[in-house]
Amino acid sequence: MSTVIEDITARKVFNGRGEETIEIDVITTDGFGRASAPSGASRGKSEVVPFPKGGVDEAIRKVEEIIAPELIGLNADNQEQIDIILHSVDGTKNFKNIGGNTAFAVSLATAEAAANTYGLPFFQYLGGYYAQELPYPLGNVISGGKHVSGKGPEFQEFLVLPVGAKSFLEAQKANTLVHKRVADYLKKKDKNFLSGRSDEGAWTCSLSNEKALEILTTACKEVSDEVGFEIRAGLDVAASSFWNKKEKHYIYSNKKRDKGEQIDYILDLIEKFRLIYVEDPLHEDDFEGFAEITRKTKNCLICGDDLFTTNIKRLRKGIVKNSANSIIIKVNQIGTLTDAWETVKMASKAGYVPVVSHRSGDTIDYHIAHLAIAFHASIIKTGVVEGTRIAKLNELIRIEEMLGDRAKMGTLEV
Ligand code: 2PG
Ligand code: MG
Repeated sequence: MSTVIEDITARKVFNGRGEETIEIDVITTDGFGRASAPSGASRGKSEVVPFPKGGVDEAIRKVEEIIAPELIGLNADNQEQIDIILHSVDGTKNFKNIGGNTAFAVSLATAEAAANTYGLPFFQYLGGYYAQELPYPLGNVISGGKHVSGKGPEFQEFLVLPVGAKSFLEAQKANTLVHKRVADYLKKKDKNFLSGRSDEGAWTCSLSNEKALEILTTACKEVSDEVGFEIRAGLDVAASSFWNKKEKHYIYSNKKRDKGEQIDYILDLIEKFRLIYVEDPLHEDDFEGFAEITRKTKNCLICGDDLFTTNIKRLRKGIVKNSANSIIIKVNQIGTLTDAWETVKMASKAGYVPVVSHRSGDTIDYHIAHLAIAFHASIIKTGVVEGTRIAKLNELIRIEEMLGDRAKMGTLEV
């Protein structure tokens, strides 16, 4: 069995939003790997640059002209070396030259090619034999903010987490029931509701943040009573999207809130709706404000997405300041598998719950399903319905089946 890289090809494909993106094939002597890159619509400003100036075409050219010649002949199972070369070929701090999405697709496709060469499932190749814990699916039920246009709620995602589920299949089933139940309520309570869905398969509506939360938490409670285990609600506030930097306040729901008022409001929502998860409740540079919310809440995950951008330096700062207790992991925010993994290791060591996440403009690539298990992330955020989300969710169902008696749900202590 040889993992020597014999060829690397790049092509243009489309994500679920119809945007151009890059797909990479890596061929080793005895194996093959393929990966394609997703794209965000509400990107943190500290993320790496997704594509070079000339877009996907330039990215493809760079793979052919400067990346492939460096990697061909190396071993695909030497991930660190591959990822170091991606950095050195790029030569910038933020993958401005080759594009973070290009680095992402090459890094993942190479790892997959190594796994395939060894005849191992991707999660086992990365995580070893004891990678056997399934993540809880954190599903997007109602979309708002930058993910919709028009008069939707300003918070970006209204989420469901089936915390009491005993298996992944049961967990995903519960999420679909909540998703359905929420639509039943929206039909009754929102006269503008036309069963519209966002890129992530979440419902779009014309209700306020709190009305949307009321419906979601009612649906969670009802389905929870039916299935016999706890199901809770969460939010991705994505607060940077309505933070006015100049005037130093948050503007939404026809109100201005300064930092203190925003913190109090979020704390009220956590209590009133028994939220188990709140992502980016404040803008992406407010490490101190995050720390105040984290200190003042119990039994709720305070998660940094735009705050950390999977960046180890930003995470280190957050850990020192006690800014959060959870972190979103999106490999294409930082570019390579090695970088993302280093961040995950630091997070886990500090007791942060890693949440491996999709992007709003995703492809049917299902690597994040495997990454969640290999990283020992007890949560995966990837929608409830819709093809590019279902690709990941169904893969986890297959993995659960493959693991058989060894499969168990991750530990989620909130
Ligand atoms: C988020 C993500 C995914 P985007 O903010 O968490 O839901 O959105 O991919 O648009 O950055
Ligand atoms: Mg987010």
